[in-house]
Amino acid sequence: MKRSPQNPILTRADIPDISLRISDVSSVFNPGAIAIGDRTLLLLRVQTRGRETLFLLAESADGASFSVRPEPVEIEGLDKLESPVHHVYDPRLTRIDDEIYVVFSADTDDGCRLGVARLREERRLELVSFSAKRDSRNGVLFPEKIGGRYLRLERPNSRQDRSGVAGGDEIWTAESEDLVEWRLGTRVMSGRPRYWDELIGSGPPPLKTREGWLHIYHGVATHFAAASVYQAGVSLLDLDDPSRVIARGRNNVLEPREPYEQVGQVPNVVFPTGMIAERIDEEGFARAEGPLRIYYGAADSCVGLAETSVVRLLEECRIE
Ligand code: BMA
Repeated sequence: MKRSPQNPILTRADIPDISLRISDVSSVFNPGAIAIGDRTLLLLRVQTRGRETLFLLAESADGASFSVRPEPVEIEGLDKLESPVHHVYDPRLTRIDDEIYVVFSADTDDGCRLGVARLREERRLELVSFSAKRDSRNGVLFPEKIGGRYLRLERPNSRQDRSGVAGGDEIWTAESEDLVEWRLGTRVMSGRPRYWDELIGSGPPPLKTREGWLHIYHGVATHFAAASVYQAGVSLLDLDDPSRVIARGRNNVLEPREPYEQVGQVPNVVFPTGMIAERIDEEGFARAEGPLRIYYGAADSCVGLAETSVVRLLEECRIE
């Protein structure tokens, strides 16, 4: 992937002061992304100095220069849940038919939970689903029904890292008839101990290509003494049965190298969460030669943009 010369494309300095609570914020990272006509919309994870995280929308005509809207995007219905949600974070955006959905992580007293919300009038979110029983993160919705059902990938939190944070090393499918109730399905991928992707989780929602679902995920190498290293890599999933992995890259395709990726609130992190394919054919497949824009969080502090193409990532999937 090639980093944008404008990187980092968003930093805390781009976040306007909105109120006394949301002013002079600490960081902005891990954004969801969606194209609306020629515009690109990002749903930003913004962290205040109170270490609260919340969502703001940003908009761009060229995909690299964004203006941030000075109002937090509340999730209507979240306050009606039985147990309180302390933070929402890491939103991933998917269009299904004419609706835009976000899958987000929610920090509760019992651990991390996945929520699904619908974006309305490009400014508010309505809660559709909250999976209260399962500790899971990194949920991404497929943009269409598969086998008659809605499908998402998620990463059950089954392990603890050395700081005690729950993480995981397996990506699973979950399916739903109505986008509300989600059942865990099948394991898709596991981490590869000793290599770049020991712990894993999906990045942006999968992209439909003629060869399969192109799936960018993050991998964490935990075998370094000082810190874990978060990188991005690719796999290719079967179009009709995405629990079947057709190919999986041996190398990462993006790793922390620039100072803004290596130094920050959490050092050595690139964390992709948004992907825009610029050329989609009439049947809804991303064109092989078409450019791809990947939006990622850097060091849990700012937002980076990297560019590549479908064909280049497919090639990376197939390196033996
Ligand atoms: C993951 C998530 C991300 C974060 C990353 C690096 O477990 O919590 O939100 O960017 O760790 O700290």
